[in-house]
Amino acid sequence: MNQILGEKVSIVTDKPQTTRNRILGIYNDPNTQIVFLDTPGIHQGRRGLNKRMVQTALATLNEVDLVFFLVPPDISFGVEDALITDHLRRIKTPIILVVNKIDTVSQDQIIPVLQAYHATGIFTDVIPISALTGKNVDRLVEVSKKFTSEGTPFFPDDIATDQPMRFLASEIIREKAILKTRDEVPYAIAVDIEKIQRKILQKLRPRSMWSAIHKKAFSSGRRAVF
Ligand SMILES: Nc1nc2c(ncn2[C@@H]2O[C@H](COP(=O)(O)OP(=O)(O)OP(=O)(O)O)[C@@H](O)[C@H]2O)c(=O)[nH]1
Ligand SMILES: [Mg+2]
Repeated sequence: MNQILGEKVSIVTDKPQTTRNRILGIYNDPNTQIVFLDTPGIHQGRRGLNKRMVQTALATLNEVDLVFFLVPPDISFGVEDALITDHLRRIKTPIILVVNKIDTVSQDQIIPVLQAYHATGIFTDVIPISALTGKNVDRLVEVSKKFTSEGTPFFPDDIATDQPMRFLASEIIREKAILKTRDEVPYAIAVDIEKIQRKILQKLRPRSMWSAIHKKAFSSGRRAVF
């Protein structure tokens, strides 16, 4: 979703079950608005927070026009996948299988994964992508457009998410804390923001942007006038 929007609205970590809430991302171009919902992953969570996370994901599946089911390219079709496909089979929404991280494997390795999922007969289409490099990600947008209908946009066209700044800030802090911790600690982390000082952000932004533009102009050997 971050790659589609060109903005960080959902946090990314190397540990599973990081996304706890449903995160909304708004894509806009001159003709279309698409609202993406990033949900927690479906897993065998039986109790507490895990159970609620799975419920959030499953509830979303029936509320949307199209579901993208993301899988990695390097696992064979396992027990947990069978459980998930059982859930997916019961919903009426079209589902597209998205095989992510194709930058990490060769084409030969992807084929058996695609075949195993294809054999379930529940996917409308299969799209291999790399969220990291952006390869094929534009195809997700193009496919999504086919499932949109004419109407008034749900959101203004200049925002990437409806999450308040306080939530975005707490998620970014949680991401950094998860990346720095191990074992059970990452899963016990919750962040509560007491105060946000916007003044600091306003001071930093123009400066870092200026230095980025300056560097670019400098390295390409062009003269830049600011
Ligand atoms: N090489 C590679 N790594 C990726 C790609 N997409 C995601 N990753 C990595 O995979 C890990 C998991 O990414 P997340 O976005 O947190 O995955 P998720 O499916 O949202 O996981 P949860 O929200 O924790 O359930 C991170 O370390 C990412 O950097 C990709 O296309 N290629
Ligand atoms: Mg996530």
